[in-house]
Amino acid sequence: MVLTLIIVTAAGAGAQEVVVSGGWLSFGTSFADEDDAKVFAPDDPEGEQIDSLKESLGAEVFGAIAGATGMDKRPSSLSRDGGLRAKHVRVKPFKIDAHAVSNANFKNFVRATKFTTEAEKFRWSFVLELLASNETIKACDDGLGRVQEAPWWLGVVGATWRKPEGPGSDLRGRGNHPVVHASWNDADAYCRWAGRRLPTELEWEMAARGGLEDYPFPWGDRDWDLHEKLNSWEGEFPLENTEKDGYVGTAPVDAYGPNALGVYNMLGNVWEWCDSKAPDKKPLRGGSYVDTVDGSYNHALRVSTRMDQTPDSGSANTGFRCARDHHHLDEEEKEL
Ligand SMILES: [Ca+2]
Ligand SMILES: [Ca+2]
Repeated sequence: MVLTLIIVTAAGAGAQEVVVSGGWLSFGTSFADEDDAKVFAPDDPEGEQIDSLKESLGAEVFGAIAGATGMDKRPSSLSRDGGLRAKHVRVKPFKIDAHAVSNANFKNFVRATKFTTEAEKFRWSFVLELLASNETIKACDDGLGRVQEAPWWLGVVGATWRKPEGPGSDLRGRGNHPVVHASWNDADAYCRWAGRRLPTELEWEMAARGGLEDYPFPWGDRDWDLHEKLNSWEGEFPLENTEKDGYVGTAPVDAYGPNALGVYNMLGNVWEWCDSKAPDKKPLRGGSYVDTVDGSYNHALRVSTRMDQTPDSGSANTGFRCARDHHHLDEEEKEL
């Protein structure tokens, strides 16, 4: 695989873009066979299942299975990433924004177009309980209520991109944080305005992998000092957050270091919408500040982490970044 790293400052939306020269790459979870993964690595943050398997099979048999399935490399909780079965795919050259779209970027769009987001039309959105004020929690419990299977998500009247935690909240000090409560339709409208489009899942994952083949994280497989790498959930979900990485909710779009391609915050911070042909469900990639690297709470944060949502849904942890086609790679390289 050949990857070219060029940072281009585009006039359009003032966004920093990274050129990815495309090529063949393996996408999806590192499982050789998804069915095996379910048998051998169910939800198991401590890896006990793998250890007991090792014990019952003996080191040699286990080694053969692990080698064939890639299990020896996989974190035990990888089955919680929701990722697709791995496949080898060719991707055309493309450009992707180094950062997720910020509140300041989105404000420019709304000013220019008078766009009304879906959360504004519906007049409510989901907010995480720990980030909500007591008044907002009370208003939720007296009103729309909580998500039944995930009661830490509150239905909050008046929660929008401008008021991420509902009435009484605002964007002060968060111009450089990713816009949230963005639905796929909102994201698509922004991208069109900016002369861009949403990345496909393959493009998103290729950018997230940063030129590395078969590693779980954008920086490889290092799984210590993760508070310096990404904005995840640290502490006992949903009511304790140690803030070791600096943030309970969103972090600035340029927080932490970029990967080798120069893209920031692909994992954690906010889920990012990608494009797909299915009209009724759209993919979200990368997980968010409520997810954990080891999968102990919510999704396991991996380059393959994904889920689908309806195009009109959004919440306090959904955002996006833009991409576009990249033709004439040689010409542009000459110009630079
Ligand atoms: Ca955090
Ligand atoms: Ca992200």
